[in-house]
Amino acid sequence: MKITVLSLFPEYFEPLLRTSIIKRAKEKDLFEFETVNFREFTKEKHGHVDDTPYGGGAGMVLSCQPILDALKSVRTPRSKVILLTPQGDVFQQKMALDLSKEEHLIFLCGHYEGFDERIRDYVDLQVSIGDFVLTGGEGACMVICDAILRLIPGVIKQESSHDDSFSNGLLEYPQYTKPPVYEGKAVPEVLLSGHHANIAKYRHEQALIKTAKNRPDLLNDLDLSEQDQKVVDS
Ligand code: 6GU
Repeated sequence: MKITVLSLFPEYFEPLLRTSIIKRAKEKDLFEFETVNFREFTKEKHGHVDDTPYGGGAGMVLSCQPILDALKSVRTPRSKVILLTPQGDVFQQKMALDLSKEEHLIFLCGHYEGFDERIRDYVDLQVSIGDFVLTGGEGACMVICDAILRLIPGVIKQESSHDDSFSNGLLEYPQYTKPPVYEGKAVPEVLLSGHHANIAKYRHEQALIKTAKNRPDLLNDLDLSEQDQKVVDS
């Protein structure tokens, strides 16, 4: 997997690559990461990458030329090109899983302003991370890269992502570690029992209960068994 980010602020991504799990994965060469500053591609004599909007109005609009020339310089027939925009499809775990299997992802990040609408004709996908507005696509891109990279084999233990929230359509079951009692709050007895079938059943039920309580909307997309439906209704 190779990730190329087109951004006016490549330094935004340094902390992601310098820290923790993603840093170790990078050191193990489990992925390649590069940033391209599309300002370097502008033909505008003062180095500008944006201009005033036709029709008037506040703010500036990112021009086609610098972004699309930068894109041309990195794109191959096997690249998947993603534009970060609050107007895009909302990013979800399923999309993270699909994108983690791609050979080359190219992300286009705008800052402060909108893109010339014609830029959208050159991308495969427009993605948003939710219904709020950021100053630029970089923050969203970092979130998306983190979610994708942890799904690449070898980045984290396979089992760790198997039970992720959302991976089976439910939120993750509750987890506990030592001590068995903290300020009078005891770990559920079944988890100390060593009985694997009972533990699996308990966890599945707890995932259902937590999802029904915190995110009932997620249950609409699931085909629950009669048994599961009883747990949710209880
Ligand atoms: Cl992808 N970009 C910006 N600028 N704001 C956002 C977003 C993306 N997703 C949610 N808000």
